[in-house]
Amino acid sequence: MARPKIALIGAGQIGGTLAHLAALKELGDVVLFDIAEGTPQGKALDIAESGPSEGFDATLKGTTDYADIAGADVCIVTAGVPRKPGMSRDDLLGINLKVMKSVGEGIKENAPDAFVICITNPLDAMVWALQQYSGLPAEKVCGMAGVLDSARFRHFLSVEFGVSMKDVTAFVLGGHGDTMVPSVRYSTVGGIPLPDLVEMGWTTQEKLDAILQRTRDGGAEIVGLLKTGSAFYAPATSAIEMAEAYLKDQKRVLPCAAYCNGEIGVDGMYVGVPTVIGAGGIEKVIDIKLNKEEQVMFDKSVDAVKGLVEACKAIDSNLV
Ligand code: A3D
Repeated sequence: MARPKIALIGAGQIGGTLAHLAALKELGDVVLFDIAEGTPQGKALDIAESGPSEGFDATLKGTTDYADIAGADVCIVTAGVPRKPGMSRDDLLGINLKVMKSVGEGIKENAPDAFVICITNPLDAMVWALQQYSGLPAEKVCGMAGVLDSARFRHFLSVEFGVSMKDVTAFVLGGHGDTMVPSVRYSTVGGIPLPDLVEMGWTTQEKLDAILQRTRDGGAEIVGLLKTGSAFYAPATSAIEMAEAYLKDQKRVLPCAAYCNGEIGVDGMYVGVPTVIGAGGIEKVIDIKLNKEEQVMFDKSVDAVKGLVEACKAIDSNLV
């Protein structure tokens, strides 16, 4: 059986890391696409040359021609620009919307059967636009943000509690922005919910609140440290987790930006929700019950995404 084909649209910081991880994990053969002539070819060759030492079997090709992504099983989209210190994700909307149009058309023409994972910011609005420009079914187009935001939350919690990250489960809902909603009730250590751990004296409410805020600011913290771009190792790892769930039909329960049809009170738009990812793409959006306080925060986050979607429509009247 032929190896799966993984197309990475955008060969920048995240794109290059994705290519390296996909090869190391032998998820399939990799095609790196970018408009910057030389960048995808150089990165593909560099990673291919790490193959003999690592011992992986995967081919890597760099290209500036969409025809080379033909028949891809998975497309991961990072094309566009990242933010710089002082910028919000939303400041990227105008420029990255144009990029989504060309990427969506490229996928539509060359890889219409792919599972598409968007990473380009502002995430929830860009994945919505990408689905429209590509015309692919909504369950085959999703956005990576929740896995990353949850990983940040899990990392901070494991450090606070001094326990293995493997035993910390957490998820973050809503839009990938300042209004994201890290879920406290549904996050656990070895199955024990966070509010119980506060009662048990494992941490204080103040410390937990600080971790929640650090999670919301997780992207900005790294932008502030790097000064020249945004995070790329953890974002790439998160998207690879989603791609693997699809390619291996793992039925993983992962939070991601998915198209909602009434789940959690959201209809006809993309936002961060818990999903099941398997061979069918987004096989299910999990319709969890929020309490009053969580619902207020979630609705605020959904409203922020709606505002970005309206801004996209104002730029391109073909978007509906
Ligand atoms: P960067 O290293 O600048 O790479 C972007 C690449 O896109 C560059 O190589 C560009 O040449 C290329 N590009 C630009 N326009 C096009 C086009 N029309 N077609 C194809 N390629 C193009 O950025 P990065 O890899 O650090 O980040 C990529 C995106 O991911 C940015 O929008 C970030 O804001 C976003 N990001 C999202 C998250 C989430 O959690 C959602 C996290 C981190 C970064």
